Amino acid sequence: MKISKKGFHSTSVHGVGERDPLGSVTTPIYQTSTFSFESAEHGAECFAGESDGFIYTRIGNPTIDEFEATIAALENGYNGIAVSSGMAAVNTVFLTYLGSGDHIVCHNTLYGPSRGVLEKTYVKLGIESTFVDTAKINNVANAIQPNTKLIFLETPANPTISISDIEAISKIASKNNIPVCVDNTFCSPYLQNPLDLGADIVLHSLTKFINGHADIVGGIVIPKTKEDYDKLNYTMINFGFNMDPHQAFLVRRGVKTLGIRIDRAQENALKIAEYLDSHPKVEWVKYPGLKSHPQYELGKKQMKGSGSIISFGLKGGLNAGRTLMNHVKFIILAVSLGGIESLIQHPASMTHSKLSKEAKVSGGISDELVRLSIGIEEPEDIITDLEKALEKV
Ligand code: LCS
Repeated sequence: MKISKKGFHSTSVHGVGERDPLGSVTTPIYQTSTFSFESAEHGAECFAGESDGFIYTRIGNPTIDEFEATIAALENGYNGIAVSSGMAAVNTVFLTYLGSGDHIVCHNTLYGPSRGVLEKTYVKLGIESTFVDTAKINNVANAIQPNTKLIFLETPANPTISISDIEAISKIASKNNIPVCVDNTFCSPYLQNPLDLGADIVLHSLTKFINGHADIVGGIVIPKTKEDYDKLNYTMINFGFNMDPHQAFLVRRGVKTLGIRIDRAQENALKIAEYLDSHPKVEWVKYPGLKSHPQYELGKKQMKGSGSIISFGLKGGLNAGRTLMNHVKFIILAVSLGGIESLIQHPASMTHSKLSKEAKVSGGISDELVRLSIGIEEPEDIITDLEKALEKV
């Protein structure tokens, strides 16, 4: 019997697939590269798409299928396409919608490699990119060209936490017949559903909130329609971007606690953002839950919570930030985000270091910007660690 879609937490736990016929409460790991056919005719039917039977794990696998359907249900999409990493998800989208002579409009702040791959690799394939501050709607309208084939947003953006209006941008895009893809990594489906706001495709680095335990790298693309699904799935299969069944099992386990992890982490993050905001050594703090965030109202409208990523700058700039990062003892100095453990990193010299100086300046990735990903620990322990490290600054 197929499980019907229920509330967010119920769907995260139970999914929307069939219960296992042998009674396994968790989705079994089908650790196999290939699947046997009942007959030569059955094999031919599977390849012709006339049978639901599995063929080969790069094309489809029951463990991965169940995971994809669960995330698609949480994002209100047609179906999910699980891939080996968040970057594989980004490239599945770029390779599907862009060809020689085409143009893409992007937010000027993206995760470093998402922008870098357009500037270094796609440009060699004859694909032109325009990066604008999509938080200002007019910039999007003005950047559209007759050959624009995709609008690509991160909201909130990594690492500036800039918020773009998905609904307004999707309206402009749809008037021009341009698909909109939103990288929803910073929110996860628990806090934001871009497809409900008019976007056509949503993607995630699963490495972050959705898995949440810093033990796998993965990605997923979820389109709204079957037509887009078929195109994207073709790219995934033929470029070999697929996920592995064991990876799918681990991230599926992470999904079960997604909502409760985020509830706890964002409750902590607000306390830490307020603490930093009131600290005399802190110059500025960017967090969607603070009224000082430039798109505070928009965040309230399109997100169901403020998330747990905070950017801030210290008085004393980069040197002060380095001193802070070298003196935290409980918070871990590491890239990545969205896990149960609090992490701190310096985008200009780490996650976004490969970008050109111009790209960093136009994207607002200043040298003093320090990024915190708040976990589910006791907030007092995080604040005590920051307090002691700030004393050294
Ligand atoms: N999209 C966003 C918004 C990201 O933050 C990342 C990774 C990716 C895509 C790529 O995902 P991956 O291939 O790593 O699964 N962001 C990272 C970060 O900020 N620190 O380390 C990785």
